[in-house]
Amino acid sequence: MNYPFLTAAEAASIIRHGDTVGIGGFSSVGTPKAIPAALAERARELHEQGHPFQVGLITGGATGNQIDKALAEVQAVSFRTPFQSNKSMREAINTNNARYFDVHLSLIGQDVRYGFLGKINVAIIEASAITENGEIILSTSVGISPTLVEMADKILIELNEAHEDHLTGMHDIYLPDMPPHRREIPVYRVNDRIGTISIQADPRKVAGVVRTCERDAIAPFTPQNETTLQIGRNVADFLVREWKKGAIPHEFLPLQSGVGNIANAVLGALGADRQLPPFSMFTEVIQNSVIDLMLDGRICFATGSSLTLSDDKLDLLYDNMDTLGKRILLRPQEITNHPETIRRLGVIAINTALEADIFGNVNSTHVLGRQIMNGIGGSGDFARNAYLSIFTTPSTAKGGLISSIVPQVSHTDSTEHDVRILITEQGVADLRGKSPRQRAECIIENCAHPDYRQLLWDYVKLSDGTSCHTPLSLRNALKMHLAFAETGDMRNTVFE
Ligand code: 0RQ
Repeated sequence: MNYPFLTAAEAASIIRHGDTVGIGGFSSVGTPKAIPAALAERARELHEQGHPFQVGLITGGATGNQIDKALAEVQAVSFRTPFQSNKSMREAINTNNARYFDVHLSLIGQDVRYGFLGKINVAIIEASAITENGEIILSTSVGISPTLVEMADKILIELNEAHEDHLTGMHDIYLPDMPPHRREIPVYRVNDRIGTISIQADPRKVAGVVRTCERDAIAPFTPQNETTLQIGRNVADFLVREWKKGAIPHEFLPLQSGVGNIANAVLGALGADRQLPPFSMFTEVIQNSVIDLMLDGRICFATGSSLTLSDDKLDLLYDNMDTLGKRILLRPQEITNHPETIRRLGVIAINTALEADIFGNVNSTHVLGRQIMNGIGGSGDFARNAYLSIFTTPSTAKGGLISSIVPQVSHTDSTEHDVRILITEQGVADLRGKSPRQRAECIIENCAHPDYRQLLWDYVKLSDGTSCHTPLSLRNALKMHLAFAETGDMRNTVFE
């Protein structure tokens, strides 16, 4: 198949002001690189000439500097969905320069297919290869690329030759049927392959191909500290206890682990704990620690929507393709995060909260209820449907000025009904089978930082003598947040 080759600038010139652009990739990898940069340059030039130029961005998840930063910094984004984790994009959203709406990652592709988000004018997809028949072999992630290729009016492909043919065969492309007669997704085991290794695009829609040769650039992890290591150990110890008492099947269950520093520490601790049998991952993001643990024999199989690996770990994977290549599958996020697959496989989900309240509601996304951090990502998909849903968080943030355990979360992403276990460096709160009052006691005693325990008890006691199921004080529920906003320290809270 002979698709026309274009320069990045030629490709970017196809995109018009007001277009909705679908961006392939996931978790800042496997995303297009050259065309978004050229698009940002074009927007800058047009703005200088006094012309408006903005596009709506629909992605699989985070896209990183090459897209979110480049386009946000030239004010070229009218709206953005779903997950983002870039400082410049965050700033654009929090200053109302880009409209943002947050969607569960399992739903965004489906929303596009249902037509909920209007037309996708142009999709930009990174490929690691294009077959003779014009089929697209994706690169380090899948995200919602298959849906974008299906739904977009025009498709631009970046052919990234930096991966040679290492990734061919690692993808499993499958999209669920449309309702009302949708069949089951036939993933019965973590390693079931159910789709194709490539995406067949309608050749009439392919507007051109831009050659690139550039690896993904992922943000480095901050080194572990005693807090993150202790959270990791607490998670591992908890799972060992559950497994030993038979609450987790003897062969163990697949794990999902979130992204970021804490998630990396948790996985490291789980891998290091040799009491647990080797396990598999049914997750969104395959990050650095997974490759080490696979080589160490601790993880037998990993399926996710992206290989979010630093350069050295990607090299390690490519050097060990004989042993690792057949033990990794990259799937659309609609499959990795689907309620059906998560519940069928009995995935144990471990995600990170910004804050949790004493009843177990979790805020993963908004600082003080107002400023977006990243987005709900897949945490809601996994928390609702997991065999066991665990949230972790350090008990304090900003050097102790903020308690991550509060009377009431300032924004709710996962509700008390979805949060079974809460873990901080202080300990583990097992919320299963507990009433709101019992939860409050369990969380304050086991998870809150000692500096904040009395304050939280003072809050609970405000409801003493009143008849209520949940000890909530309407007057005081957000007082700790208010104290931080007004004085810079939650310890200055005074309840009325
Ligand atoms: O701020 O960077 O300025 O120091 O939040 O916090 O402790 O470094 O934790 O990197 O693991 O991120 C929830 C954001 C945690 C992430 C969140 C401040 C803190 C720091 C980051 P600084 P840490 P992490 C599936 C799972 C939602 C999506 C998800 C996330 C910064 O895990 O985006 O779960 N989750 N996906 O100082 C104010 C508080 C705070 C606070 C922390 N209570 N108030 N600031 N911070 N607690 C995978 C995917 O979806 C891809």
